[in-house]
Amino acid sequence: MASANNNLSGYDASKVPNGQNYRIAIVVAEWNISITDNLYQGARKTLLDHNVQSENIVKVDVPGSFELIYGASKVQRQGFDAVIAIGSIIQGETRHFEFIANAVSQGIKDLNLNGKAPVIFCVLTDDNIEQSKARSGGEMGNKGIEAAVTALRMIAL
Ligand code: RBF
Repeated sequence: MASANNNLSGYDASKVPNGQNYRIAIVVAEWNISITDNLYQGARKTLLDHNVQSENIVKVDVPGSFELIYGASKVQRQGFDAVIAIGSIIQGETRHFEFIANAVSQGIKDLNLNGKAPVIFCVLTDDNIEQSKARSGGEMGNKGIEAAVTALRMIAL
C-alpha cells in the first residue's frame, strides 16, 4: 500500500517487549514546545500501549535541548530503566544549531557509554519548522513513538 510508507512510525507491536515492570523517565526541552510536546505525547501513549504503568512514566522539563544532557544524566542515576530525551533544534541564521546539536548528540552518546540505563535520542534537528511538524505527528510520523519503542527494546536487550 503506497500510503504505508508515509507513516514512518508504523511498527510491529507484537515484537515490542512488554513494559509492565519498566520505569521510564522522559526529559523534555521547552524550546519549540509545540513540537516537543507532540513528541512527548507520542512517546507516552506508546509506552502506555505497551503496558508501562502511568505512575512509572516520569516527565522532567528542562529549558532547552542543551539542558537535556544534564537532565538525562540526573535521572539516569535515579534508577530508571531507560531515559528518553526529547528536543527540537531548528536551524536559524547563526551557528547555534550546530553547537547545540553536536553537544546534545555527543552528551547523550557519553551517557550511553558511561551510564547504567540507555538514553534514547529523540532530538529533531531540522532546517525549518515544517520539517519538525512533519516528524512530530505529521506526514513523516511521530519520532516520539519511535523513541518509546526504542526504549522498550533497549531495556529488554
Ligand atoms: N534550544 C532548543 O532546544 N532548540 C533550539 O532551536 C534552540 N535555539 C537556540 C538559539 C540560540 C541563539 C540560543 C542562544 C539558544 C537556543 N536554544 C535552543 C536553547 C539552548 O538549548 C539552551 O537552552 C540555552 O542556550 C541555555 O543553555
